[in-house]
Amino acid sequence: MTRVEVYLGLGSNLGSREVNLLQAVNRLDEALGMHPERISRIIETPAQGFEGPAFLNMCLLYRLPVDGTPVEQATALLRTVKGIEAAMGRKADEPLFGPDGERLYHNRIIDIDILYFGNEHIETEELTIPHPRIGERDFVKKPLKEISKPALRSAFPEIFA
Ligand code: PH2
Ligand code: MG
Ligand code: MG
Repeated sequence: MTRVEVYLGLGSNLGSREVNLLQAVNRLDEALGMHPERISRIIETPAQGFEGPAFLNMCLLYRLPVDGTPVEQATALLRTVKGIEAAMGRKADEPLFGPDGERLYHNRIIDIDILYFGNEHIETEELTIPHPRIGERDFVKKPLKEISKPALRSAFPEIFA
C-alpha cells in the first residue's frame, strides 16, 4: 500500500498540558485508525510571540494510506485536527490578526498543526504546507528533528541544517 508520511506538531499551554497532548494523540489514533510510527519527547518552552503560560510541545509522524489527491487528503486531515481541537474545548472564535495586521496568538488547550504532508507543497485558502513558520520555531524543530526521516531532511534541508 502506498503511504504518505505526515508530520504533526502538537502544543498545549492551558490546563493539564501533558494530559491534553496525550489525549490528542489518542483522539488522532482513533480518527486516523492507527498509532503514530514515531512520537517525539515532550519539551517545555516559553510562549513564543505572545505573553502566556509555558507550552508543552511534541511532534508525531503518521504513515497514512494514500487516499485521494494530496490537497484532498491534507484538507480532510485539517478538518479532522480542527474537529479534535474543538472537541477538546479549544475556542474557535478568537481573532487571528490584530489592528495592524499582526498575527495574534492565544492560550490554547490544544493546538494540532500539520507540519509536512510527504514532500508536498500545498497552498490553498485554508492550508499552507509545509507549515510556514517551522523555520523560526525551535519548539517545533527540536522535536521534529528527533523523529524526522532522511527523506524529510533531504527534501527540506534548510530546516534541518
Ligand atoms: N504556538 C504558537 C505560538 N507560540 N509558543 C510555544 N512555545 N509553543 C507553541 O506551540 C506555540 C507558541 C502558535 O501556534
Ligand atoms: Mg500552531
Ligand atoms: Mg494551529
